[in-house]
Amino acid sequence: MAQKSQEKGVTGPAPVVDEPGRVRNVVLVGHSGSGKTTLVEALLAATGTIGRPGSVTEGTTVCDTDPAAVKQQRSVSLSCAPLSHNGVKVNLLDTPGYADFVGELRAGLRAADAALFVVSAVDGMDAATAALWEECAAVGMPRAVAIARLDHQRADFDETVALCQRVFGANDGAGSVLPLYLPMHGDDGQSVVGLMGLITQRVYDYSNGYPPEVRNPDPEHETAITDARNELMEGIIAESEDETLMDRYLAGEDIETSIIIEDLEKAVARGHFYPVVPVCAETRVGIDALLELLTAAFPTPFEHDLPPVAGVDGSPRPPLTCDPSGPLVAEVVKTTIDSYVGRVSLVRVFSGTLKPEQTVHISGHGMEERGHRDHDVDERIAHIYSPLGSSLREVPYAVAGDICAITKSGSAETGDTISAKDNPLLMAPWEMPEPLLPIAIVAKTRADEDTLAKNLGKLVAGDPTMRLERNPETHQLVLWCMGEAHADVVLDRLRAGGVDLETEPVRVALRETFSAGSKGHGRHVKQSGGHGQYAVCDIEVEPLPRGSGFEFLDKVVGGAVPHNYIPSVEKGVRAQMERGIVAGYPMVDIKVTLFDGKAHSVDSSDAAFQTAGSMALKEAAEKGQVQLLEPIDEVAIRVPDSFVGAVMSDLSGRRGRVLGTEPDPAGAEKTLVRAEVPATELVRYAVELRAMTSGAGTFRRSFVRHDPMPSHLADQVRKEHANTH
Ligand SMILES: Nc1nc2c(ncn2[C@@H]2O[C@H](COP(=O)(O)OP(=O)(O)OP(=O)(O)O)[C@@H](O)[C@H]2O)c(=O)[nH]1
Ligand SMILES: [Mg+2]
Repeated sequence: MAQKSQEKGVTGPAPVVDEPGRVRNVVLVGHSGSGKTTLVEALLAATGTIGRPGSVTEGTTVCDTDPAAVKQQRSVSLSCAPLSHNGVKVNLLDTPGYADFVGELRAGLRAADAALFVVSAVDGMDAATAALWEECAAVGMPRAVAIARLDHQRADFDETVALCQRVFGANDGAGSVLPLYLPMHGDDGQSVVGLMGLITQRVYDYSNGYPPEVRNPDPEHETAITDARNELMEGIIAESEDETLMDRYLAGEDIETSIIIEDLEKAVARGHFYPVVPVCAETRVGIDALLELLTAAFPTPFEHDLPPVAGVDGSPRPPLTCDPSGPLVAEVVKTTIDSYVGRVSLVRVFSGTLKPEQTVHISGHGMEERGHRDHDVDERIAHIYSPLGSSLREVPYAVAGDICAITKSGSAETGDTISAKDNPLLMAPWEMPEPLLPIAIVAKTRADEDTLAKNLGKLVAGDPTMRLERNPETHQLVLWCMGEAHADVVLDRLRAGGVDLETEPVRVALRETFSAGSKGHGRHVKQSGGHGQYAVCDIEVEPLPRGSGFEFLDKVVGGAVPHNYIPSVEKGVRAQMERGIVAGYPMVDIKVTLFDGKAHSVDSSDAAFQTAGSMALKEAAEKGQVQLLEPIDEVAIRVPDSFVGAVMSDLSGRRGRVLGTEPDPAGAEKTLVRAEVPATELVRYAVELRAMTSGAGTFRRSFVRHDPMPSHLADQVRKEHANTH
């Protein structure tokens, strides 16, 4: 919920910058519970952006204000919190670590120029964080590591550094992932009371609070500092652009600290060196060191290659640069629908300057499949805001490289491009993850249905990782979500919007067909009193190959069924096919031949022949063999090699047929398993695969064909249908 700034203890106006060089856009990533949101609070409090840090458990943080986040005690969406330090504005982008909200993480990565990996000193790391590191490496995104939660009694800094070096240093070598500081323990030998600076060779003592007292190290610290410092110096010098430096260093020359710092900053900004900083949000140890790193070593927006742009008709355009006086190109990275403020769009400006009271062009293309139609609209922007979590503070403009918010846009959706009215441009949206967990919902009353329809539109506009499907075959309203926690958020939001709703089991669109030829007699005769009804027809039903649909043939001789009633029979047969016969699923792939019948000169009618046609098909079904068909999907599952066995044996339990396995072309030590699996067995696969692979497995599915359902399962479906109808 958007709030007025003073409610959150915000201490001053939003920082405003005039040039991109004074902006850093940093996304915080890492597994759920690693301490990102709490760390943001500490950074905001340390820079005086907020009066005092809030707490995740109390639901008082800047970033987790969403009621769903407070309820789930974890972030459920991306949020932006800028701070100002040493004349630099740092836009912190806090992302949820939980896999269901990976769409928010993707948006955060798109808006950022560098990533801060927050790794808990208590619980280590998950496979998703390791995979994300590789992804950042593939696009050359600069990274650093904050080892957090040092006040925990099980915190182990050295162990966590070693883990980071193993995982993050896998490609560039462990020498590229090195701490700039070591934690300094208190008299109890366990609590962390300060840091030992390896470059400065000074000790930062937080025993008396924040900011720390800076002094020379005690003699007992010296060995640890010297050993770690040597390693660090070599790591930094190895990345130096000055190739003579290493020789000088190895020859024993004392390299000036300022040169080392400069080389370190350059190597970090280029994405070649990944410094590690120990931090503790609770005790504020290391917060100043982290601020220093973010402002001094993290890259400016100038160093980030901008995503390509085209004209709105797709015509090529020259690449953009981060220039405040260049053509306007900004992108909506997130959309929140706030019950008071309306639509709030979080916007990253890539080129030009976004100003208030300006008419801009808003384009959204290429999201048709997710229910977002292509749109191109000119809209007037009234105000520009700097967001601080959900608080909005008005700012006079936002230059290239900065992140801001606009409100009340009638058309802006996540992924849209904002450009100048007279120079409309388009950026291709980033790849958004596919929701794979279907949740069927029903509104309790008619009135709820209307509110639901309205609220669903808003939810879809705000969340591209949710897909809405009104299944024409099962007549269910299905929300495709990323996982159960995401579904919880979506359902909570709908309920908060005043809709009383329930979930129900998801039905898979089965079909019915005849597996052998059969004949049916339809007789609809009612002649007692008044206007009677008279229609008799005889049909033959034959199965057709899969995918043929329906054929109707008229072989009536001698006008047994008058010419004008033949289409009536066909209509009746078709209507019955749509309703299904044995289990309520549409019937497909049959040929029906009308070969005989009877009519009455007065009592026959179109309606009577429709009824007779439908009765004839039902009788043919009773006498013959109706088979249920189930959709089969081709599934491509991507898992770390160690899970291949488990995934394959699970697939056989799902009646899956493995088509093959191959090394994943996109990821080292991963395998791509391709299989055909009945869709009925995939309803909860999104949840189950994740559980089976500790979150490391992903999959895609696409429909291939319908196959006969095994008879024991088909019988069960028929029984269930008979019991409910
Ligand atoms: N004692 C202590 N607790 C911490 C610290 N950092 C985080 N916590 C607690 O750890 C829990 C998780 O912290 P969060 O900040 O929500 O973690 P997160 O990384 O934002 O988690 P997600 O939003 O789920 O990705 C919360 O209960 C915090 O209060 C810390 O430095 N010290
Ligand atoms: Mg969080």
